[in-house]
Amino acid sequence: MSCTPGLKFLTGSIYRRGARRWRKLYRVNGHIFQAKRFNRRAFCAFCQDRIWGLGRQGFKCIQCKLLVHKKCHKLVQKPCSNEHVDPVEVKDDANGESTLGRASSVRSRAEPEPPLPETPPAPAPPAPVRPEDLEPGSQRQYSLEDFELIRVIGRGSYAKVLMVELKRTKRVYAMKVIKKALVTDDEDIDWVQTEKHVFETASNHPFLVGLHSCFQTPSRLFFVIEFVRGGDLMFHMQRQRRLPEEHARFYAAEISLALHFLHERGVIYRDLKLDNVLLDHEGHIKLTDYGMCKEGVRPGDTTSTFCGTPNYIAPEILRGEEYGFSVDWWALGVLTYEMLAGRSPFDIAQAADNPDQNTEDYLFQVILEKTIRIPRSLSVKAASVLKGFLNKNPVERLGCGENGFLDIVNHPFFKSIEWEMLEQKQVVPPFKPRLEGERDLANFPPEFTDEPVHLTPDNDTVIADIDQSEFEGFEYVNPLLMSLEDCV
Ligand code: ISQ
Repeated sequence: MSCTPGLKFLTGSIYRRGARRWRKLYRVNGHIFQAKRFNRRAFCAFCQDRIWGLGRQGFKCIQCKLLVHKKCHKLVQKPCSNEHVDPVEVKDDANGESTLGRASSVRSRAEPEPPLPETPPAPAPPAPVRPEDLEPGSQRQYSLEDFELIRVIGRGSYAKVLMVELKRTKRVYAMKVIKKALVTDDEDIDWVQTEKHVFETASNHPFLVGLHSCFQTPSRLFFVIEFVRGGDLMFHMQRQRRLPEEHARFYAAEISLALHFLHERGVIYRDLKLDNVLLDHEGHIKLTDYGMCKEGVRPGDTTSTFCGTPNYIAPEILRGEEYGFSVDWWALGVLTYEMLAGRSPFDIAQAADNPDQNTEDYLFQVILEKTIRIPRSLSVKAASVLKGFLNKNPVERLGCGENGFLDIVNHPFFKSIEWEMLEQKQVVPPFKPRLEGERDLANFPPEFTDEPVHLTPDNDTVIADIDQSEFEGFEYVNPLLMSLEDCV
């Protein structure tokens, strides 16, 4: 969870928001097309084929809602049935996601023709989502009534995480609840879409939390996620201070496999931190929270968005450089250091009394310039792996060379790891979370579990301001988990 408050570590806020994006619009035959992601079944009105794939695969007319492939939009002959007359300026910026303002992260998006400078976004009428409005085959199959809300287990700036029971099967799940009113900008909607896409990919890996289903109410989005009972590494580190090398090696190796799996599928995770590493009931890790991921990255591709959690942000991001998968290996270095040393490599705790040294800028300066000191108590191999991951030059960093992931697999620190057995969960974890029963919440912070579990009633005025069309097609049911449920 990205919501556990840190005691010892700097795990401050996550930068998601920033300058607004310029929205590109394309005018053809009276239509005003906008690039859109379609995660429900959508068909091109021109060629009739399915619109599918990652990224903004299709164009939607913001006036008449016609859907077409990006490649077909120029060929559309049917005029727009709802041509708009008064041009309104569309505000936006060229930057993809969140920024701190320091990195000039203009993403070039490969789009087919120059944007129209000023065109009107049609104000979408606020309409409640009704199942009959959805495309055939995408009717939602779960709703809030299907679940009993049991406890709050986490909270962040955007989301609250609950432990819930699916009434029909009595199975327990984690439910991430997001208020639509907080998801207002394009970049926020992208974040929700990204989280959902990556969830779909992640459901195939033992060390990534998988998705059960998604549904919505007029005011909220719900992700039903597999429940991971052992708590997060932040919770355990707060109780154990530092871990034996054997334990840290096991977690670092399982995390490496999870990151490598995502990288192979073109996803940079970008939010590795203790709070996002969950332990299952046996003690295996599972990464959670995919909202910060960057999808569609091919080997050698780079991006430049300034994002992450301050203590884990790689120097190349701080320098405003283009970056790739290297930032995840840096973050693994920070996290492994924390496990082994019981503190951050950029611990500025002693600077807490000096207001000049207690700022994010100071932390960033330390990340960029300070030579990292490895505690003498660590073994030579541990020191070497930390130096490898925490190389400020991404080209020289462990995991980022020509041999990529193989250099990690073959590093002396991981010599005792049997990687294939590990990936099949055949290696017994070094620590088994203490659990009395399936619903024991002893590994979740009481500041969450003591909170009353209820969702505030919907407010009609708030709902009236929500453009429900932004959330069309959010509903999802994981066919794999569904068939498991049938076995109950
Ligand atoms: C699954 N299980 C426990 C906690 C969680 C927190 C966030 C997302 C998924 C989770």
